Amino acid sequence: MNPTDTLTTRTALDRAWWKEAVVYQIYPKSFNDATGDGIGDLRGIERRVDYLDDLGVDAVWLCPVYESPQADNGYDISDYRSIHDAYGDMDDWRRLLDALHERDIRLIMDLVVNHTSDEHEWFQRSRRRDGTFEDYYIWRDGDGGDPPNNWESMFGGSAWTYDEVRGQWFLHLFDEKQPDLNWRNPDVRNSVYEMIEWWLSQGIDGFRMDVINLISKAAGLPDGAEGEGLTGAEHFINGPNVHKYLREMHDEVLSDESLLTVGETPGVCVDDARQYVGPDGDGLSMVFQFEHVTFDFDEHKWDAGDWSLVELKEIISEWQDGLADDGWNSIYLNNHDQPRMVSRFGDDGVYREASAKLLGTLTHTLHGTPFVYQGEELGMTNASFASPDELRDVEAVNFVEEALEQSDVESYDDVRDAIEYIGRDNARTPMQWSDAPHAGFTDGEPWLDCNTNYEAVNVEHARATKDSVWHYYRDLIDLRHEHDVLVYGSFDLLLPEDPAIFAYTRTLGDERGLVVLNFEAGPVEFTVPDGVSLDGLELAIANTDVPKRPRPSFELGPYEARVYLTS
Ligand code: TEU
Repeated sequence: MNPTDTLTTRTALDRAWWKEAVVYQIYPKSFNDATGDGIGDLRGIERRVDYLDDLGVDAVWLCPVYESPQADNGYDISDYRSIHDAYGDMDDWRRLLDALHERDIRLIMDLVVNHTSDEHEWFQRSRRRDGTFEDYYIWRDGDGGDPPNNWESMFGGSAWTYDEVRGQWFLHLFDEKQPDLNWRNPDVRNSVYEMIEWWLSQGIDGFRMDVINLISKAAGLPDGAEGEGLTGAEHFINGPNVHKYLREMHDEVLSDESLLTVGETPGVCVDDARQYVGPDGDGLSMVFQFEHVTFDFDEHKWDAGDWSLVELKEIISEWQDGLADDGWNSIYLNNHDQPRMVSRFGDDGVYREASAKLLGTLTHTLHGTPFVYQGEELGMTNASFASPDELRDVEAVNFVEEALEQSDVESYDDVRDAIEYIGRDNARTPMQWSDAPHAGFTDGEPWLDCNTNYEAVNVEHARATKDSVWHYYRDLIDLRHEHDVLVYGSFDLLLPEDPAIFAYTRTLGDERGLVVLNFEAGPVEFTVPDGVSLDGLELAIANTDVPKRPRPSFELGPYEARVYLTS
């Protein structure tokens, strides 16, 4: 492409660095421990910046590192402007930022403003009705001895807790140590905006915005309909003022278009998402939607299990089409709240490596920004939790406790499968760096045990092995950087009803791509559908040895993935 062409395309394509980027998510508690206390830290991350650079990622999303009593691993913030002791201090943070920026890796911080910790000064003052802080949170009188309404917390039980100091109940959509901020109060909003500005002035490149579509609650906090799902959700998911607040936030502090802003938005559909994303929405770069990671739930997440590829394809292509023109997608199959993708959507046994590569091929060749969760590039798998004492996640611990109170659950063994399938600790076991004790994550005792497979699945081994998942990810990331069609090309699903094959084309002017993925543990036959031209297509990447040129029909081995591109 000559420079003029690039320029023309640039304007036409509405380019942005964050559309072309691959983002790597770091869960600091589990990434790398430099101090030997068993907890990951900022210095530990800094030591691995070259690792990230070698992998080729463009940005890091750092989960919360702020001061926090850690009731929910840092999603309960007690001071937005300082660093949690076990992670280091602001000097360590600045060194990390510099180390990343020196390698052209951007840094996205986690913005948790639906709630704070109950140990935050704002809450401490609010519960004492101290001046302007009195209405910083959502306080109500109860109904006799009962909570003000029937809303349920995402982590189980009522969403209300009675506070003896104030003599009123406060709302917490998550743990009782995470009281919800009162966004109706303009002082709250201004305090949040000041904090955002302060972080931007430190030189960061954007925010991942925790449960940002929950910040507005229905006026009068009416009872929720009881039945399926979380009671009350219809009164706080995409609440009445959410767009007003986000627009205001955008105009006040987030209007710089070079920022990456990704809103975490549980419960949104494509139409809702359009209102959050892009210039005609609230100006967010993209959202994390949940449809493709909740479609296997029954009444709640702990019933998750069966899923079908046809349905997964339907959901993914609906999002691909829905945000194709006036929005942008985030692409992820796992994160710190979801089980490991290879255990959920692939095969973590014999086909672990093949299926990890297959899923990586999917996330790096869809239309949207891929998010790689730490360890995904090794094909890390779900863990085993033989006893509830091994669990650390507040959600899992509460679930086990509540389940054991029910008559049909006799022991932990009755719920163990659910924990090991969908529990959040699966994703939070320490990053596996080597076959040294505790996977080289710490010299001390890790806060959460390592997955026992670390002797075989680790960075050192993966980097030394030519055909490892790690090297394949590196190639995928390079491929995406080299081919505009993989970033900006339109997406067309092929064979929507095929139960085993996920296939699609990408098209950008004369540039074309064909992606064919076999989600079965056995061989399947693929026939190129009518209307899809194979002219000029050549193999760009595959997870097994295959000929350079595609035939009109070919057999795919178990979990085989192929990407063909015009050269
Ligand atoms: O998660 C919010 C959220 O809705 C889910 O991902 C949630 O963890 C899951 O549905 C529970 O089953 C965000 C954070 O990513 C999560 O780690 C926090 O615990 C939560 O918000 C509260 O801040």
